[in-house]
Parts: sequence; C-alpha cells; structure tokens
Amino acid sequence: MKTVCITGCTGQTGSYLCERLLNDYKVYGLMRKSSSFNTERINHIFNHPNLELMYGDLTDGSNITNWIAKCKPDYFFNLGALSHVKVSFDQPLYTLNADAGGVINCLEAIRLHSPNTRFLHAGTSEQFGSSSPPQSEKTEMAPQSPYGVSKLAAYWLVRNYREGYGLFACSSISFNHESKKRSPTFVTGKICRGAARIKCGLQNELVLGNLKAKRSWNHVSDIIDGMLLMINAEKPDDYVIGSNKMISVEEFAEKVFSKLGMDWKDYVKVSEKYFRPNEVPNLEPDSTKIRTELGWTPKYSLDDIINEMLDEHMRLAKQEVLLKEEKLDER
Ligand code: NAP
Ligand code: F7E
Repeated sequence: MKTVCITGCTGQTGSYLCERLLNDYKVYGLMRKSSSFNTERINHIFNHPNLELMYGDLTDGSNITNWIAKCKPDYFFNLGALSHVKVSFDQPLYTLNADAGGVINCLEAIRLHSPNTRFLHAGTSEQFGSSSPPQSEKTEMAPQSPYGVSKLAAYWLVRNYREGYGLFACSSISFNHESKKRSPTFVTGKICRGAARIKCGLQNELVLGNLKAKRSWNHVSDIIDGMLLMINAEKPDDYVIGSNKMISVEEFAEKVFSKLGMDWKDYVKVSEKYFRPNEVPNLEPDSTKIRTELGWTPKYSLDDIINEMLDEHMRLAKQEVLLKEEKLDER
C-alpha cells in the first residue's frame, strides 16, 4: 500500500484529504499538541487502521526529519500553517517560521531522507495580494500580509528545490476554500454561524470588519481534486486552483441572510476591530492552466457551498437551543 504524509490533518483541508485517501493509502498525519482536543474534524476516522497520527510541529526541524525518515512516504501534502491572515499580523515571526521555515524543514528532510517523495505545498491566492484580478500563474505576486509574504517565500523555496535538486515538488495556489468544517474565525463560517444563531434567537447581531473585500469562495473538495491531479501529474509544476467568481463580503452576507428569510442590514454591524493593517481587495482565479493541462473540473457553485454551510450551522444552532432548554428544565 502506498503511503502519504499530511501536515495539518486536523485542519479543514487536511481532514477532508485524510478522509479521501484512507481507504487506499496508509496515511501518516502530523498533529499538534494542544491543551484541549483539536481532533474534532477527524474524530470519525481517528481509529481507522490506515491512519497513524504523530505529534509534531512544522517549526521543529528534528521532529519533521525523524517523521519523514521513518515514513519515507510516496506522497507528502504540506497543509499545516498559521492560516489566518489577520492573526499573521499579530504573530509575524511565528508565521514566517511555520509557513516558510516549516517548508524548508519538510524539503530538507525529503531531500536527505526520501528524495523520491512527491511533495505538494499549499500555497495561496494571498500571494497575489494587491495585483489586479483575475490572477493566474503569470500574475505578479504582491502579498499584503506576513501570511502572504511567508507563503510566497515558501512558493519560491519549493521552486528552488524542484529546479536545484530535481525533487518532485509543487505548490497549489489555491483561492479561498470553504466547507461545513470551515472554522468560524474565517468570514464565511462567521457569517453562516452568526446568521443561523440569530435565526434561532441565540444572538442579536453580527459584527464584521471590511465588507467591501471581494473573494472567490470555492469548495474544499474541488481544491483537493486539483491537488490530487497535481501530485499525480507527469511533472511537477505550480497551478492556480479556484473557479467561482469573486463577490464581496457584503454580498456573501446578503445571500446567507436572505436564505434564512432575513435582511442582513438589520443585523450586521461593522467594527474596526476586524480590519487588517493591509487589505487584499480583489481575488478571482484564472484557472485555465490546471483545466487545460490536468483536466481539472470543479463541481461546486457558490450556492452549493452556502447551502452546505448553512445546513451545518442551523443544525448546530438548533442543538444549542435544545441544550439551553434542557438546562432550564433541570432547574
Ligand atoms: P486550517 O483549517 O487553519 O488548518 C491548518 C492546520 O495547520 C491545522 O491542522 C493546524 O493545527 C495546523 N498547524 C498550524 N500551525 C502548525 C504548525 N506550526 N505545525 C504543524 N501544524 C500546524 O487551514 P485550511 O483551511 O485547512 O488550509 C490548509 C492549508 O491551505 C494551509 O496551509 C493554508 O494556509 C492553505 N490555504 C488555505 C486556503 C483556504 O481558503 N482554506 C486557501 C489557500 C491556502 P490545529 O488544528 O492544531 O490548529
Ligand atoms: O477573510 C474580510 C477580511 O479571514 C476574507 C484563509 O483561508 O483565504 C483565507 O484568507 C475577507 C477579508 O479569509 C471579517 O478582511 C470582514 O477581506 O475569511 P477570511 P482570507 O483573509 O481571505 C486565503 C486564500 C488563505 O490562504 C487563508 O489561509 O473577509 N472580513 N469581516 C473578515 N474576515 C474575518 N476573518 N472576520 C471578519 O469578521
């Protein structure tokens, strides 16, 4: 059986990828030690015989080296990262260490201990920063945050190791991807959770930051399809992955609230607390290259994504209401 290493396997994308590969591959997942449970997204597969979890951190070079030397995987997906753009302004050096330094740790370990491993790094549309949309592989990269800068450094490191050492190393340049497992610290999850809780009487308002920024929101499954095509391609290369047209945060909120029969303007407030020192105004993918070279065909529309996320957050909000009622009954 072929083997796969996945960093960030407790995260949104990593958990879907684990789920997707477990029946056909032996999957080694790197998971961080935390003081409370951080395996919620993989609890349903935690005891799967093909899943072997190990504690680790991308910033710990010896830990990554030992892991790769032991597993010598056929495939390696580097999905672990400090992935929150706003938080990267609060923790810039940690972001650089984890999101770029961590990639050096992976690439060096592969170069020295497992040079036949195929390596995919999760790059991001944030690398384009202030460049005008639509963005393709040829667009100038002008990142606007410590996160974007770190991911751009990682992208160049991957290219260096590919060209200099002949490793099979590539970077996906993925646009925003969402799902029912998206953390509500990101705006789509926050809006769907907020609207569902307002609908169920659990909160009265939703406080957001910049409503004007535009993003292309895609489904994580489509992005994973692209990553799998890339890592199985004849030769390693970097590809933009993303398909949906960009819309503003405001338009996203409008769609979500109206699906629940509410007017977003009655509930959404704006606070500077959620603004970033720099903003990335417009991100929209031109994914011609991956469609034509690898045959990538995305399946999810923005409506599909919103419906899935809203279903999940309505389910959670109703559960919360029931729990509250049970607590009242106990008194
Ligand atoms: P996510 O839900 O935030 O997951 C990130 C994962 O990385 C989590 O499992 C987290 O562990 C782990 N992690 C954080 N710091 C780490 C460290 N120092 N060492 C090891 N693991 C660490 O992010 P996602 O949405 O799944 O994104 C996956 C990857 O794609 C990330 O690299 C992200 O930057 C990139 N990306 C995401 C998007 C998007 O829109 N989702 C778009 C482009 C690129 P805990 O579970 O313990 O926190
Ligand atoms: O912000 C605005 C915010 O945090 C989207 C990550 O997965 O995708 C993600 O990064 C937009 C920004 O995602 C709030 O200012 C308004 O303009 O959901 P987000 P992101 O910054 O686009 C990229 C491709 C990645 O690679 C990242 O890993 O929404 N916004 N009000 C808000 N954002 C948040 N989080 N919270 C608000 O209240």
